[in-house]
Amino acid sequence: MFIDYTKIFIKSGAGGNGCISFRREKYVPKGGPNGGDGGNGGDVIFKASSQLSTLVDFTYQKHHKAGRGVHGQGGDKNGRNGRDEVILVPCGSVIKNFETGGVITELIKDGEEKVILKGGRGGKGNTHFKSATNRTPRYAEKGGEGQELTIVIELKLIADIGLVGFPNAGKSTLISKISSAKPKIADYPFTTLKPNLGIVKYREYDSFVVADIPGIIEGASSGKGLGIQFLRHIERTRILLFMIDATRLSIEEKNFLGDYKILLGELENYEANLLDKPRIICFTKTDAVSEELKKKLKSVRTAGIDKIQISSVTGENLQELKDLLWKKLKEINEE
Ligand SMILES: Nc1nc2c(ncn2[C@@H]2O[C@H](COP(=O)(O)OP(=O)(O)OP(=O)(O)O)[C@@H](O)[C@H]2O)c(=O)[nH]1
Ligand SMILES: [Mg+2]
Repeated sequence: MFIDYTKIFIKSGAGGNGCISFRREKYVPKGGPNGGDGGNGGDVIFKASSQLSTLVDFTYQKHHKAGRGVHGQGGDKNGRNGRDEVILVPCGSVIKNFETGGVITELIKDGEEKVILKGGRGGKGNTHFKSATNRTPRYAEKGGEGQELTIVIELKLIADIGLVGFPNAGKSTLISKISSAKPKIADYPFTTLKPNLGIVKYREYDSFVVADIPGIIEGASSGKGLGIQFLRHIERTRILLFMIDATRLSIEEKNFLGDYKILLGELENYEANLLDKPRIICFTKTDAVSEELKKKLKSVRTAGIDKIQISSVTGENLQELKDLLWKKLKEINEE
């Protein structure tokens, strides 16, 4: 299972102090108390949002503080409550105490919210302390302190996009170019032995998750190569991106989709439902093939399946690929 993890510091607001004040009116030499109450400090609240899928936003903001309550004032004016700090997290986030490792809460459903740190209570003004024996109390409560805590947010990630391809097709290279993942890359087959996840930042605020898995060869479903057990890691992805190494194709090729068909067959043997997922065909390493071949690949018929040509070396079409993946994910979301 892939886990995204972040550590942040949170602090709730202090309560405002109660006020000591007395009425001063003409002809009333000894006015009674009129000190208002302090406002409550803001809470730190976590809220699950289906709009988020990763914890990338927390890379930039590590400190989250709620507002403090305003002090009470004379004239029975109560201070305003401090602003709550509402922290949005993806659905499925687990909040833990950093020091103890204990689970504080889990946020599962969209919109679900939990108060993690209560703000300090506002102090009562001196009006509250008037009694038969003390008509001019020179005492008001102080506001309660805010609380602070270092917490860890953990999220089990489900990849949006699964990369499927022969060994050496350039899967890990792609993920290293479009995300901050740093998988091992080499010019021999089966470099990747375990799946890697990369979080792709899209425009300013969005992101999606790509899973890079080991290469698949013909016969993998009957145990050849590394087998296909790792395909379970892409069972829950939403789109499959088929990576086809264009340098393996010659211009005289009769069937440019041979590798793709083999991959489909292996996936089908593992779990036929995988073929129900939307898929995209991606010809890789286009920097290393002729313009003529690129032209031919452009005109390959794919029965309505989107196709794209990329080079992770020159960066050709990488932005277009991200745009395409994002567009497809949006379409699936709207269904
Ligand atoms: N010319 C060129 N070479 C590339 C490109 N992308 C990857 N390569 C090279 O292809 C080889 C294999 O790349 P990887 O990213 O490790 O391939 P993979 O699909 O992850 O391979 P496995 O993990 O073995 O399944 C490496 O030598 C890369 O440098 C590309 O766009 N152009
Ligand atoms: Mg690899």
